[in-house]
Amino acid sequence: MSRGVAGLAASLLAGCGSPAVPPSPAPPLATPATASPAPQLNPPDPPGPAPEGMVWVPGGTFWMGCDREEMSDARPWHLAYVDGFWMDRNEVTNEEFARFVRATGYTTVAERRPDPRDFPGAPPESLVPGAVVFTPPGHPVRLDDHFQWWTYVKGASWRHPEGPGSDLRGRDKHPVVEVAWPDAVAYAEWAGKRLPTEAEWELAARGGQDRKTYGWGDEMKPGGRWMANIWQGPFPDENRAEDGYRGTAPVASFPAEGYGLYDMAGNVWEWCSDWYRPDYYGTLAAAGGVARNPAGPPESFDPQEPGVKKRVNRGGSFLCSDQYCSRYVLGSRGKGEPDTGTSNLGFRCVRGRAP
Ligand SMILES: [Ca+2]
Repeated sequence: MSRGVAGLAASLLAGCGSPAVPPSPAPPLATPATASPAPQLNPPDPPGPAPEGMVWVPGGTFWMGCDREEMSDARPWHLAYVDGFWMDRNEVTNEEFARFVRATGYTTVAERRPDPRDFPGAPPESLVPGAVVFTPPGHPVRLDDHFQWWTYVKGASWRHPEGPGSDLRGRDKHPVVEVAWPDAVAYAEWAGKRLPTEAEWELAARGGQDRKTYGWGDEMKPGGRWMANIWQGPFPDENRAEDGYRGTAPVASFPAEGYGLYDMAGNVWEWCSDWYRPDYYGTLAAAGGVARNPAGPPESFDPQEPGVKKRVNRGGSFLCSDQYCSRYVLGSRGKGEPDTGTSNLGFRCVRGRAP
């Protein structure tokens, strides 16, 4: 499967998927009593000097998931352990991605013509390079129809995030977007890194804290301050940008979490290496004990779109609010069709202890 109609259908979930109705049946609510002791994280000491632009995430055992009723795929809480690793302090920027493209001549998925074999019966004129762009209506709409605000735009790509009429001027330090999963993997390999597993990503986002709601604590706006680039106002027609940004923000525009990582909530969604299944945590919890370095299920299945394989996305984006999506909540999950880039989806990389 590739981009186009099916890709668009899948891509909504890269950009804040399930608004209100959880898939059923939902796993039971939280298992750990909030009073239960925090599991053991590893000692914080890095194994050596930090690679440029990376911070050490010590790893250890942590409670993974969350207990929000509408986030059934993030339940139940379960214990996971990950080894320590280096992680990019920031989401990969346009400037960094451009360096990769210059060095390798790489062409992203959005810049390639879709393969007719993936779209039997589609008229050739419809098989054009492009990607999915947030195109908000100027009026309120029902939140169960993502076609109201997502459009497959011919010529949209990382170089032209909103389509041919847009470019990257003034956005060198913004996260690269409109990158498909293979693009992110190719960049990571070029950089001598890899994509994080979902468990690594979540442990990192928690910043050394146990079962908090956000990377900065339990309060959305401590001291009245927005702590991440998300959405303010009724979605998707009224973007009040009270946090200062209507779209992406330059990386590190908001405070870092405990390990020194920026934008782990909001700004853009980030690709992880794992396949997506909504019942994966239930499988791990049923196995009991501590899941050691979980790397996702062997294959993807999403009952909401059974024919579409998906990879995990994490962190939410500038389109998320408490009214819609709210995937900046720690432990919550997103998903996206690997060949589909969207204007609110990017990535960052990790590297293991040994080079
Ligand atoms: Ca914003």
